[in-house]
Amino acid sequence: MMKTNRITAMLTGLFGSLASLAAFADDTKEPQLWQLNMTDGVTTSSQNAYDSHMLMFWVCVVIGIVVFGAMGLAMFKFRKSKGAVPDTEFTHSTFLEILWTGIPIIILIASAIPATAKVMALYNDDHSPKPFGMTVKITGQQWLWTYEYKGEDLEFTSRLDRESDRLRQDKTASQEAITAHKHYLRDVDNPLVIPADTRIRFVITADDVIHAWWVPALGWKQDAIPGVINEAWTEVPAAKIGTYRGVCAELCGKDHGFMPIVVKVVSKADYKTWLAERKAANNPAPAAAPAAVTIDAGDVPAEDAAAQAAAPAASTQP
Ligand SMILES: [Cu+2]
Repeated sequence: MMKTNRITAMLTGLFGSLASLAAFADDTKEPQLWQLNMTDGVTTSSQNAYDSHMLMFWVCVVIGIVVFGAMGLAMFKFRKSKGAVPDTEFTHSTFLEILWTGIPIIILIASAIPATAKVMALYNDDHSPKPFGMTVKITGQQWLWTYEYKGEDLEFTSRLDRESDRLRQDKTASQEAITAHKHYLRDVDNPLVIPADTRIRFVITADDVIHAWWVPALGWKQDAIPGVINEAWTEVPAAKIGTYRGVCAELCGKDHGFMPIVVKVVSKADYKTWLAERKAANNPAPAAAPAAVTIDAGDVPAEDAAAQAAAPAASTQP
């Protein structure tokens, strides 16, 4: 009876953790606690990398089973207590040496074939004739990112969200408070918003020291180097609309760990709406032209008039 209860408890726990994993489904491609494998990402390049990785992983699993299985069998079956006697005359076996040199060579050559096919697929994607729909310039700074939408007159900075920043510096912050903040150290104030189904070019550089822009779900990492413009691109299919997170991947100073990246992939229509709103917010339409300041000595106290006359022409900006 006791045993049945324990099994029931274990099954409940197992299904409970599966359910909590499912609850994360809205956070597409978020790393999970105790996650062991790499992400398969949301682009063809990340999928290619993931497929190569999985293929080699299973090859390694088979090799592991064969090698450790043979070792285990040898140790178990030919143990001393069973009367096994060491072969002291044995020096070497030409047949075995050919075998254990030849088999790895065959495995290496065989695994190079799919790997090369993936690299060629990546190269062909890089050189696809499909034109870029837009270009975003990414600039790394200590310790934030600047995104400039080329040709759109839109530029903004993206830095660690204020609440994470407060919590990380608050020595009295409890573990509960940190856990309650859902994306502690993984959220930013202004995410990079990009449209799905669009080939997007990124030009990446830095202002001060070397940073690296890395969002695992996109399948690449690119150094951001002062004085150098690196290039990368991505295209996320509409089926993978979601929020993807990354980090700076090049040690860039004391707050290197606090410059996360958030990319929001939205539909083309949503992107248009967002772009219009964002541009409007960045460049508010000028309010009704301020009435020209005329200083009429008659109704301005003498001191104010003198102050206004002395003030630099700050009010003459458009
Ligand atoms: Cu960094």
